[in-house]
Amino acid sequence: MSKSNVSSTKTKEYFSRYMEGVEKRNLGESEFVQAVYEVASTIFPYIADKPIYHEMQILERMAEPERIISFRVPWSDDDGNIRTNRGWRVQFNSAIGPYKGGLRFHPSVNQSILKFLGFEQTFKNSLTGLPMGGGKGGSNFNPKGKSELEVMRFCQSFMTELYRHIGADTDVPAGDIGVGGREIGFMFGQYKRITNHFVGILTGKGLSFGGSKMRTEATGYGAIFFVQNMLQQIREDVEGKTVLISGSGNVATHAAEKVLQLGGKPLTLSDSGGFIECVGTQSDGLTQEQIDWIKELKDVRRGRISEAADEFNNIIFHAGKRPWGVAADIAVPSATQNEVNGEDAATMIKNGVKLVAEAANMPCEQAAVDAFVEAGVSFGPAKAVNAGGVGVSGLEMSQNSARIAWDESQLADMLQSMMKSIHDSCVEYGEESGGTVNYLRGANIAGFVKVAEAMLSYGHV
Ligand code: NDP
Ligand code: 2IT
Repeated sequence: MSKSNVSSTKTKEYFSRYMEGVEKRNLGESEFVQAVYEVASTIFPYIADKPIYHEMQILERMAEPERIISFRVPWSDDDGNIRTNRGWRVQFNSAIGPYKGGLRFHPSVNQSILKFLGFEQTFKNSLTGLPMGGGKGGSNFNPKGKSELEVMRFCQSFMTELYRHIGADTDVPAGDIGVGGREIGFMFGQYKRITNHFVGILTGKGLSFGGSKMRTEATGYGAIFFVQNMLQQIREDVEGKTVLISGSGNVATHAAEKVLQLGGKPLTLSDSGGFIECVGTQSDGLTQEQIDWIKELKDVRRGRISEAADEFNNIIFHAGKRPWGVAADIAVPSATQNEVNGEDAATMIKNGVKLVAEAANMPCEQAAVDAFVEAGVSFGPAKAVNAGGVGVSGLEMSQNSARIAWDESQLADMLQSMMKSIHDSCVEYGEESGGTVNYLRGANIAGFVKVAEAMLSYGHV
């Protein structure tokens, strides 16, 4: 775990006492403790000379979700068997706006993962500059191999409980792993049917029922805009750079597309079965035609990334492996948490990776983050890099409230300037004496300040 951020003896002591308490209160919740550690290790030195934050127990309160709802989700499969999953909504922090954050459907989902995601979301949403609090939810339901009707019945059952806990001014969920346009449509339809209200209670909706243009592309495009800003800071550009990307879902495919548009070379994509690599004498990376084919494979046919190697002869598949051993300039992990460990980081550093941007949430283990920072690799943390997704969700909420629809070029401009402004906030709080930027510290402090100010104004709540 990183020690470098916590320097003075007194601060070190406060910090380790704080972390002991967090671990004790959240036994066995390793992902949640990991996320709190990463934030608190940068905030403690920042508040060392600001006693009001200690007196008002701001960090203690921030590490405690305002509310967790857990519920039974019964549904019937195509053979008529009754199946039961668990659903959750973690309403983490509403200091600066209604709870906002995605829903994840994946068999690995548990309370620790949703708490880490809700905690991170609070700071991320603050960085966007829009009035959104932090929340996250989901289920341990596995959509893989389920028929369309099974997914629909599950989504309807999930919303039959969730609907009473959400609202346009209360809590506005969206998609995440395993929840895309199809699932959002099923859930919105069920909400509308139960309540008889057509309101913006979910984002990532279809364009025909209140969705926003650019929302589908926003996370991946935004992540690469952030990379572009990081490179500009050191007078470099995406053009000509080789990029490793993991995942092959919404975030990964749109990140690859934007790399290509900016003249870079996306070399890899992956799924839980392994990764694909673009090979060949020129090794220009994936083409737009190949990215479109993969989008269709994943979103419509719901196939496996290995199939791309059967279809295209400059693509090879590495079963059971992650892409981090391929030599490249930049890495953009875009699949899931803890997909880059300390060993992967050492390999990347040895291979010459100069910039790592987390497009997934917490894809780098703490050992990997420490290794990158120590080696002088420019490291963009998730809460800044992937904030474009929830940022455009915030713009979808605004359009729904005003009953208007902005056009694509307006939204693309807003996304680009939002990512620039998040980048500049990271520089404001993360610039070091030599002119380098510690984006991790910058993002954490910039996200923290606004939420903390609001909590201070409210007194003891
Ligand atoms: P998708 O469901 O569209 O895609 C997820 C991808 O990651 C798939 O390729 C999937 O492979 C892979 N994956 C998921 N879980 C695992 C796992 N345990 N091991 C290996 N591979 C895995 O999700 P998104 O693209 O929306 O999300 C990707 C990441 O980005 C997540 O961390 C999410 O929290 C984050 N994010 C998403 C935003 C959004 O707007 N969608 C916004 C901000 C962050 P397989 O098909 O084999 O499961
Ligand atoms: O992690 C995330 O920021 C998301 N999954 C998007 C959340 C949202 O409300 O758009």
